[in-house]
Amino acid sequence: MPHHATAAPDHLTRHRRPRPDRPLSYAEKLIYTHLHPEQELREFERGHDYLLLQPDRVTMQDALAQMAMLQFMLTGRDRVAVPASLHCDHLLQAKDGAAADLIAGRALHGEVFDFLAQVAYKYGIDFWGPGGGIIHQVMLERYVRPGALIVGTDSHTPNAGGLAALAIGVGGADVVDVLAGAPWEVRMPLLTGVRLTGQLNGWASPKDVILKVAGLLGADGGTDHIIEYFGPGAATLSCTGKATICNMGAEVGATTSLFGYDASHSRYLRATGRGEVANICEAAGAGLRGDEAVYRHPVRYFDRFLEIDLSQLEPHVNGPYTPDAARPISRLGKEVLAYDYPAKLDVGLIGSCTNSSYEDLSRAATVARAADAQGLKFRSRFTVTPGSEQIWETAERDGLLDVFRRLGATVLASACGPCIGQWARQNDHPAVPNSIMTSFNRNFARRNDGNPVTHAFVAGPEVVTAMALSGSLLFNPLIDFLRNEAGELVRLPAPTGHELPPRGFVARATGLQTPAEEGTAATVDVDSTSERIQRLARFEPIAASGYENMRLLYKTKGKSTSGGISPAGKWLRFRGHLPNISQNTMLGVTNAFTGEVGHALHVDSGEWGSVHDVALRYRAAGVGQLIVGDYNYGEGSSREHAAMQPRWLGVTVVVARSFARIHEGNLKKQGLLSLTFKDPTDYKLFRQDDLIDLIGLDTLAPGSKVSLHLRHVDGSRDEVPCLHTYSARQLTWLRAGAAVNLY
Ligand code: MIC
Ligand code: SF4
Repeated sequence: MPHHATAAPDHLTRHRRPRPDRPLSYAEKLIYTHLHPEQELREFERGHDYLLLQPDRVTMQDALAQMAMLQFMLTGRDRVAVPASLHCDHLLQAKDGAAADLIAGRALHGEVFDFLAQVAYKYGIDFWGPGGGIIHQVMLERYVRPGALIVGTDSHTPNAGGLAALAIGVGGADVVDVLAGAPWEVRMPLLTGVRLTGQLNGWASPKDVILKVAGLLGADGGTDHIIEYFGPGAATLSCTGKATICNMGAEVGATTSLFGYDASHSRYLRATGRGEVANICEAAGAGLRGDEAVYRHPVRYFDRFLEIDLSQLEPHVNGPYTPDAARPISRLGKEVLAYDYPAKLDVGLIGSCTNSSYEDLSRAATVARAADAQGLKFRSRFTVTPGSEQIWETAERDGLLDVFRRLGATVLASACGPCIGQWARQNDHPAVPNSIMTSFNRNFARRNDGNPVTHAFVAGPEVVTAMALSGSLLFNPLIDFLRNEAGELVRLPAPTGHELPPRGFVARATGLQTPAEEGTAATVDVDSTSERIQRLARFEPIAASGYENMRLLYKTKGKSTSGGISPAGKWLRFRGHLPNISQNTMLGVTNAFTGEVGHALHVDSGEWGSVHDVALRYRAAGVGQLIVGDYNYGEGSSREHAAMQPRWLGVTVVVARSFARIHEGNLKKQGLLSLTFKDPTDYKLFRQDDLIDLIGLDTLAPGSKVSLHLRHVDGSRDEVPCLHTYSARQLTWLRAGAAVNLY
């Protein structure tokens, strides 16, 4: 598969400059203002030191809240310690359009929605039922406050950075800490500054900023970095456009992304009924943005600095298979031909948490309206997913959704649907390579429809709309003509739109259930025969023998995303039942020894089986197991199932060439030992039938030496020096068996 990722050019990488008493970036200000009382104030070495923070708010979505809340129940607390909300958006399947899909979804997932509603009610959490909207859109509309520190069980939580908050995606166990009132520990991130100059024009939209950044940094180029956007161009972007940019920072692995406060935030807050918050923010002045000195001399203050001239930015179309395969649209046709991508565009999909603002929908609608007036129809199938009930009702009132419907579009429920594989796609020839284009964020293989031969491209909503009108990836709406039903050549005008609805938002929140008053007796029922939800048992601490004579359960090759380690799609229904979901382990990650996915060798018997079955055989025999991961192991989603499943299956050590931040944290929280190779080429030394011992367990301490000792079947041996990033606090989790055991 061709891969166009470009590493960050060397000149972009600058040296860290920790300086006491220095001007601060906005990200640093928010970090320093959220130090936990147990954390002394000092200069933290970026990319190195751990620090304890105190978040203001927690957000969760249904697919991950189940495991998070099951863990919270283990803490024995009866109320959450900070404001929190829970959103039912991931489980709904997109099939026949919103109304029918909502009814079907409630019937199919009622048990899970009821569980979550009960838990939320009991423990003090705002609950948004199915149809209420996608987590990040509802957050932006209701809960995000500039200057806040928010953590959420979803990797696109950084969407809130568009509204000047520091919002970070974490695993459920991290959220449990915060909900239980404990400090939240994070490594001081590195800082990437992006100065925006100029102003977008024509077909270019905020999405193109992040599609461009993804190309510059690559899918792991943002790892351990906060990306801070600033400069005169930033002020020209809407608040929701900024949210799109921050949302997709997850696709370069950034810890989060954010913008400082400006007039666009004031406009958005006032339009969404939060004028008072805007007034407070205006009074806060410079506290809600980085210091001038930082923005004037970014090279001095950021670890890495990029500059993008919005005036020159061409619309981008990224993909397929990885979000950092970036190119301006003028190159798309050539590359489609050169790499033999399917040129016919089967489906265009707009909306999602990433791109369903009023601005997005109104801009895409102007393209559709002009097409309608000129006698064009969609040549590809087309779907629209409004991000929330509020945006849906507003777009409906203003006739925007009808514009798409008239041309043959299906409007889907305000839920994740096709973005996360919850898509009953009508595809008559699933084995045939095909192309789709979305305005979503992630486009890994199988992501949208579970089909490995679907080539998913990502672009701004107005570009997706234009491309679906043409039905071809060889079309460039900026210069090409289309032939209409009457046979005439017509041209699509560049989109225009409204940043905010001229007639205001329709403020609807019928999906919201507020929690019980503190002290109200409320219960949570979990049916012990349920195949969807199961109360958790604690993970026992791992005995020393679990690190000796280990077997290699799985060695991954190439992209090893958390979505590959624990696929979604049909497996989503088991997100609250650890034994059941564990059956999907590694079904989307390539086994380095065989080139296939999901099969493992039970070395002692010589038999092959699913990773799940083989692991359980080892576990039953008391054999410790190891996973060897490739680069950026665990990238993508924040789903902690990718860590809990191996833990439950008896894996004790995961050693990788490198880790994605959230996943490494998840492994630590669940009591697995996560290591990286000192020399990444040592990855090659592992053979399928090795017996492996961990050296250095007894002396494990921050910065201590550890290695893996490989005994090969031919009698030869290898010693593999490893690195770890455990803080003293994190080692207590390992020793306790899991972080939650400390409650
Ligand atoms: C995603 O966009 O990949 C998801 C689905 O929202 C995930 C969460 C999940 O796996 O439930 C994420 O981004 O964290
Ligand atoms: Fe849902 Fe997709 Fe957004 Fe994740 S990225 S929250 S799956 S819409």
